[in-house]
Amino acid sequence: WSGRGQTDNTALWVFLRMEHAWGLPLTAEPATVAPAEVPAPTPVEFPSHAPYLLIGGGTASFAAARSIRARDPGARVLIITDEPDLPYMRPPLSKELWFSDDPSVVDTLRFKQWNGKERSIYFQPPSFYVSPQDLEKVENGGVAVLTGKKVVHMDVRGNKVTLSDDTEISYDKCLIATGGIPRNLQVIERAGEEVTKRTTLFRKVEDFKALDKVSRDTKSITIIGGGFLGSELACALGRRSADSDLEVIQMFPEKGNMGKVLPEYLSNWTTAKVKSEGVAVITEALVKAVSFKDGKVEIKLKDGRVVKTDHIVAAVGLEPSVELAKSAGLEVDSDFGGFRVNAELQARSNIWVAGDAACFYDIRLGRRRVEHHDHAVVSGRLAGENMTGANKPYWHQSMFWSDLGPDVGYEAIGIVDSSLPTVGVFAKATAKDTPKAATEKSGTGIRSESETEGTANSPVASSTPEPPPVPEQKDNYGKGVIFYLRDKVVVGIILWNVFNRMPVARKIIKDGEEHADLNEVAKLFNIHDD
Ligand SMILES: *[C@@H]1O[C@H](CO)[C@@H](O)[C@H](O)[C@H]1NC(C)=O
Ligand SMILES: CC(=O)N[C@H]1CO[C@H](CO)[C@@H](O)[C@@H]1O
Repeated sequence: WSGRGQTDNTALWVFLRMEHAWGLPLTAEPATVAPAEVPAPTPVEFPSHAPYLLIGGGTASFAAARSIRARDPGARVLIITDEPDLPYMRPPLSKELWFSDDPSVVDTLRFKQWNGKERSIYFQPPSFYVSPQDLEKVENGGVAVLTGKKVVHMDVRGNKVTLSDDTEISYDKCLIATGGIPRNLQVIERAGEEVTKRTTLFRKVEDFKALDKVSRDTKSITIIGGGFLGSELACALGRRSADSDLEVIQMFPEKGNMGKVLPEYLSNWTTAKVKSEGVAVITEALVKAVSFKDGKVEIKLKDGRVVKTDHIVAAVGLEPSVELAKSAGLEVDSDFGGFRVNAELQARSNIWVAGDAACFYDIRLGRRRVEHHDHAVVSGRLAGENMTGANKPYWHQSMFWSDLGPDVGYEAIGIVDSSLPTVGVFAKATAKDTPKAATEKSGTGIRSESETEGTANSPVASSTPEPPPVPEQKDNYGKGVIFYLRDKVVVGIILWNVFNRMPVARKIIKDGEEHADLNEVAKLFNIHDD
């Protein structure tokens, strides 16, 4: 895309989508936080009991805390996290934070919103939380966070957990939102210390900080992995390479970027976009061996190709953290990983699981496990509701989004897996069909819903059973809708440069009907507007 000069806008549209995904206004924060006075170190007294105990300090846990407090205003909620940080959102770590012009962003962890105001990746400032020792005393309850503490054992009958320092905390209701840890490649794990210390597994704030530093101190970074995280980081680093002599390489086994999600023609097209961002993309790359030689990391591929680089980012998926399964007597799903829970996200009578670690029963689409921000929000919220007695099954499909710059962005819902048959309906994009334009359209920065009908014919691309027509012009993929089918029923939808139509997609999946002509269904999305 042509957007090297448009970095300022990047935070704008990505942020708006986050707010859109979140579905709730993000709480305003004070513009400046007074430097905290360093208190005399007092030993932290742990509450011995928490009515609501949330294990894990990520998005799902925070969303649950918020919905518990909304439904039970006096609730006392204790979050236990092994990270040193208060709950924060992860998407900016591979998106907005990279596009800040301010070099102090690694310390402030603040990024610019569309209106020029900044916000922090932290959901709430420290003043929002009550201290763990006060949780039992404060009049109207609140949310407390125990940071840097790990739950190592659950006694389900006794309704209590044990921390690694042997402290015990009992609960009435417990949420497990332990997320996961990034996977690594065995060939890297086996390659020895010199390689390991030049490898980043990207997930946390510290990983962002470390990779930021690496991108300033080294000449060549190789990202292994062609999914969302790998592709977003490749674009972010590629953009940074425009004003430096940093070389950015991305390699993965698929034929194109996001090859496990996008049908091949669109994956190919996306790869061309990523390349135009300054990334050397190596496709069909299976890593055979990694070693450290003459000051360089050497990656040997199965087909004999050799890549020399300074640093590796392995973005090869997530391993859900299920260490508590054994002591808690919980079942781990053998296909998807994660704790098996029902449609209400309940694992046992007073234990729920949400976020990346939950393998839940989706009443429309069957058993699933989802690793996206919006799912963490939606499932955390639902678990919180159920924990306070709401009894709602999980039917609200979460969505996710990814942007490849100011000109191309997409939102997806349901099962989007390129091994399923797909039907894509495309129209020519106009200048207003970009993530950037969609957020600029209304003065408030909220994308407006335009509901006018269009009539133009559009190319239709089906990935199976017939080979897709070769696009004659790139314009053919300007904007469109891609339907993913299972037994002739739409189970997933990608909205490609089509914004503000997620409710329509959600309804189609919820209805679960067979459609004779998806070209007709595509009309519901008004993709032919002007
Ligand atoms: C995608 O790209 C690969 C490799 O460049 C090529 O072999 C393949 O035919 C392309 N597929 C489509 C559908 O364009
Ligand atoms: C506390 C509460 O409402 N729990 C409910 C969550 O959902 C399950 C399944 O519908 C109910 O059995 C629980 O009572």
